[in-house]
Amino acid sequence: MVLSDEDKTRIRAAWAPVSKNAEVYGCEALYRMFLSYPTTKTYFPHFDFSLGSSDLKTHGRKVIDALTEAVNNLDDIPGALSRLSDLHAHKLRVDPVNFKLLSHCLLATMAVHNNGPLKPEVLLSVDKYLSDIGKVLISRYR
Ligand code: HEG
Repeated sequence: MVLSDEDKTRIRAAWAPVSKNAEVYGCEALYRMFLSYPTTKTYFPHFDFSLGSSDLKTHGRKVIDALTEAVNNLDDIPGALSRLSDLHAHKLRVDPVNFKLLSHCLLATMAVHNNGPLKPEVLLSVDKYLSDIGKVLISRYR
């Protein structure tokens, strides 16, 4: 999906509070994903899934930091996530359907911390961005 200049401006603005509170957003988004879509837990057999566990905090921060790196490189998301694309395709072998689930939980987390739904145009741009992320992370599967 092509991100317009307007999309990029909205994504950067919406992402500022997320990147500053990476652990909080990441931990909560993962908690929501594991609770709402329990099959996602099969990829993390070694994790403590309780809210606020060190596993969720540490992994949540890693996921958000990677997304921040991509936000800082909106003109070359595939390049920014190249190593992670290899990792998810060849080593972790995460079923592609799961990326939409995490994206959805991250959008819900952003809305909660925004004290209400994101503005429609912001939601649209961030959704486009997360959809691109999913495509990049599954791009090495074949
Ligand atoms: Mg993935 C590891 C990012 C979706 C399953 N994921 C990681 C790591 C990052 C990351 C940065 C750490 C890599 C490292 O250690 O070098 N993941 C990431 C992003 C997204 C995503 C940005 C999408 C927004 N991951 C994702 C989904 C699943 C998954 C949907 C499965 C439901 N990731 C997964 C697993 C690991 C990582 C099993 C290894 C975790 C561990 O054992 O510590």
